[in-house]
Amino acid sequence: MKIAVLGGDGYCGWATALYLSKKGHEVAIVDNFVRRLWDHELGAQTLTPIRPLSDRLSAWHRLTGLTIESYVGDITDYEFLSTVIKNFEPEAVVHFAEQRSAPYSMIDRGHAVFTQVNNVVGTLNLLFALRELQPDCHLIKLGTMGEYGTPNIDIEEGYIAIEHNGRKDVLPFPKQPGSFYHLSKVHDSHNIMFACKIWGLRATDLNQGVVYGTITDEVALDEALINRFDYDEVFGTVLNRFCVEAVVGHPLTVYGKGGQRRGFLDIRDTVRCIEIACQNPAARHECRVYNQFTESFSIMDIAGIVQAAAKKINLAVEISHLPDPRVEAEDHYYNAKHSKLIDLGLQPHLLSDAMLDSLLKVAVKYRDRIDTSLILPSVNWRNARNNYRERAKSSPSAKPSASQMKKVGVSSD
Ligand code: NAD
Ligand code: USQ
Repeated sequence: MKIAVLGGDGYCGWATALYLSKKGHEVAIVDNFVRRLWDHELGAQTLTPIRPLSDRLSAWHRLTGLTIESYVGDITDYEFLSTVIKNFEPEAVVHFAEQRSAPYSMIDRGHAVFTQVNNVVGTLNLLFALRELQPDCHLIKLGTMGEYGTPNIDIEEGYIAIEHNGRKDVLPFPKQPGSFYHLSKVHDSHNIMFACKIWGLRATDLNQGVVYGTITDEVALDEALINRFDYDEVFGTVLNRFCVEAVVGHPLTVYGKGGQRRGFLDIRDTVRCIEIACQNPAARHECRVYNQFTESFSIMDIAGIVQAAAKKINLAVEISHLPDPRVEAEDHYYNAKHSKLIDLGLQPHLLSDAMLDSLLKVAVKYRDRIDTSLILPSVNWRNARNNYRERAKSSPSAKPSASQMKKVGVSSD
């Protein structure tokens, strides 16, 4: 198939582009490298030394003989995006190209506005481009389990059968997201559902849980193909962060009680889920929703698992409870369905000792690149402005930049 991977220079997108290319698909990456810019803005860097996209793609070609095309540009620019769709004529578009950090979206007004404009406008542009140029193309959109929040009832896969005052319907599952980022995904979901209904587009909205891991078979081929591994307080996700904390002897940063329960998955399952969605396209007019995670854990479960794995390599790790910088339930009911991708053939890689060992080894290997000042959270949901800039100013590599906000006509507060 001809598959465009929007956001293909990022964490999930890079692993996915290589995996699909290896499977024989014709792949094009679309990215504007804004994720790399956010690292500069925050004075942070990925634990792993990722190469520029052009180097990565040359290495892939040299090692496998396979070619991945690249289109560099911003998908909020309709002219750029429509040119890509017109030239590449994808049969499937996998859309990862969004600002994906909840803390980043909660820094201040400027970052909240930027996140929602970037994400909602990018997706709207894509819907219009597909309608105009490639209406039969299957849109595979990365949503998030966080769209649902943590309701006191079971979470279904996208839709729920409701009986109300004697009448029945199947309706979108209620959404109670926990950040302006997660809200942007809800807005996307509504726009996609509407576009499928009115224009007959076909879409799969994958509500993905928290992804962990960095090594996939393809990435492991050569150091030049290494993927991102974020551990900083803004972009690092919890399991990756705890592994880095364990390696530098920092007490694990459990926010609040740690009873927050989330769906998790291995990055090797992320790429496989995308392949499954490509192989089983939605019908015209259909907007399917799959919950894309394989296991759920509380944050205290994760802390205990990392502590035990670290002990096996003689690292003594403490668990600390920090005041939760987020506004979220710290102890709650959680039972989210996730059978549709399994029914289509997903064989999950469950969180194993081998995976923890591999994550800890990556952290040990790149220990010299760990900046411990990036670990403690400084973005607080209750503040209208956060102090991340003070930290960024004190870091020699920091280049605080508001250029991406200027682009969409807002300024940073
Ligand atoms: P990432 O930040 O590593 O990658 C996103 C990529 O998109 C980056 O390379 C960035 O430069 C690009 N991008 C962003 N805005 C763009 C724009 N306007 N035009 C062109 N390119 C743009 O993020 P990720 O972790 O790979 O996540 C990918 C997607 O998966 C996101 O939509 C995210 O919401 C979703 N997701 C991620 C996780 C996770 O744990 N990482 C979990 C659930 C869902
Ligand atoms: N947490 C801690 N300590 C930490 C970091 C996080 O206790 O050091 C807690 C958070 O408070 C939260 C949970 O761990 O309750 C998950 O936080 P996270 O930062 O690992 O993940 P989250 O903010 O939910 O976002 C990540 C991705 C996002 C994706 C989402 C999937 O960054 O793109 O949408 O996971 S989900 O969580 O299912 O919404």
